[in-house]
Amino acid sequence: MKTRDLILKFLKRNIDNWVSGEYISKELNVSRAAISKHISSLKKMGYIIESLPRKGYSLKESDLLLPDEIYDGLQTKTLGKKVVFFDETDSTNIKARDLAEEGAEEGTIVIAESQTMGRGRKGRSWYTGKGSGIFLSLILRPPLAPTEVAITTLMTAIAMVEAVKSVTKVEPKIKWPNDLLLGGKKICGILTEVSTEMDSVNYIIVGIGININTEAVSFPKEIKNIATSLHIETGEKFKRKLITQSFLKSFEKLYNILKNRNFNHIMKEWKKHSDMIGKRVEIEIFERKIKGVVEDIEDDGVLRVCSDDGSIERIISGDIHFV
Ligand code: BT5
Repeated sequence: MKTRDLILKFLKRNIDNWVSGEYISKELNVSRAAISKHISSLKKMGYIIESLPRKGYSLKESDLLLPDEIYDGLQTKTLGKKVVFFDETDSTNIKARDLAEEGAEEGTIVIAESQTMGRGRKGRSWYTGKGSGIFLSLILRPPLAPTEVAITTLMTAIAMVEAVKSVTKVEPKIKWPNDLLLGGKKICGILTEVSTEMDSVNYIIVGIGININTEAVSFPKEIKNIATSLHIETGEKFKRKLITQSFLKSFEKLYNILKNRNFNHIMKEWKKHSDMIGKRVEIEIFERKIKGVVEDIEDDGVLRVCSDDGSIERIISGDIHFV
């Protein structure tokens, strides 16, 4: 372990308490000047460390999504074992795609505290409240056919519902295909992008953004009536690190089921977390609008809608509004 990491470990063991520089120096056998240098670099990384002349150093509780924070306590075999972190980037999906093109391993994740070009579907933008949510992208290389990719979005939604439920006890509902809602408002969105050959998938980038500790006033006015956060809905603040780790754990479990092609299991889980079946909806698919009632979700993730003119529509992707 590097000296900086040892110092951090030491401070973490004494979180919120004072540890003298002399004590650290003796225990780790490093000079006081070296400690001071490492403390500065930890502060630059975002750790909040107070220092006082006769008391030493005191690390305050923080909620950083730095790679070492994610690795610490992560219960997965491969997913998230390599984290690429940006304090600010254009879009984690763009960065993940670049890494995938360069051959990054499956399970690599890209996390950012803020994005200057956070993206939704069809070129829409995604508001990234700096430090207040989780904004990450996963690189996957599944043995799926291009026609089977849609289910990864649904699976990602289940994994995030499970993670939120296990950490916060509230349970968002899934709105097909890529939203999680709390109190009817959007808390999370998923953007799945794929690189394919004729009959195989090179890689999938699954991007997910979730508003955790976002304050109502910080949402831009265009979305303040439709967006919400875990904090707004519960009045509490949550550790983003715990939700990230829990999400990766659930994701890995479901992804193994997906790789075994047990789509039926995934869809059963999905239906447990969605209350869309039987609802009246309006769906926009490019220029077309369909009104009708959701009949079912098929095993490949396709939405089956009985439209008002009596025809059955099988919808692969679109924007849904409840009516
Ligand atoms: C999505 O698109 O919901 C996909 C969002 C994916 C974001 C993640 S963040 C990490 C990764 N890197 C990226 O660049 N993207 C992914 P869509 O269904 O098209 O919804 C977009 C719409 O959601 C916008 O037009 C707004 O109306 C709304 N919106 C934008 N930011 C939001 C936010 N923070 N919370 C709730 N709604 C939001």
